[in-house]
Amino acid sequence: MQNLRLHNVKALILVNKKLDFRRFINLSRELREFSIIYIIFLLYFFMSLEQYKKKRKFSETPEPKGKIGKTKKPIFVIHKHQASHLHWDLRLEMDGVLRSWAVPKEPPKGKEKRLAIMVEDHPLEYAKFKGIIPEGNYGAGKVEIWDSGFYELKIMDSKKIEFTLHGKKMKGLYVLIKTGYVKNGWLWLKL
Ligand SMILES: [Mn+2]
Repeated sequence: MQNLRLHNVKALILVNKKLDFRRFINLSRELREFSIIYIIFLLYFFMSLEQYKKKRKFSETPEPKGKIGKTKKPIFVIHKHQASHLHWDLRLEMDGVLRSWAVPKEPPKGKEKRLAIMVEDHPLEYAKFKGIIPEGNYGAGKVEIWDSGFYELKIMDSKKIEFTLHGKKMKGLYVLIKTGYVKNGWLWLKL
């Protein structure tokens, strides 16, 4: 009898230990999931300009090294970039950086559709950049500010960005629509 009771107590302790262990495992799983999400968030935050930095030698190019920031009203800039091929770069402030698209033809003023290739995020300071990127560097050539101002985001999802530009040349409602035909391809048109 005594023995049996002792046995039961031991079994009970064992069950309790198992339960505790299970609770510990579950807790650590939650912690693990939380940590992973947190690390991804941090990486995303710090990596958003990594591509930009990786492509440039800041000892040679006059372009800003830049960091993530924020302005009172979201800004936009359109650079005219005389690189190996003349193109325009549309840049919209989003998430503390300038989300950027390279546009091979002059930005749409009427009903024309423009192909816009999404390229790497640029730092906010880039909105003020103009100058010459020296030969042998990424995007070598003359960069001018073609238009700039602030903008209002109207609609945004993974396939569509609708926004109003308040620039000197570009005014009114525009849309970028993701297209499946070209990698990172979007169509940019005026509404
Ligand atoms: Mn460019």
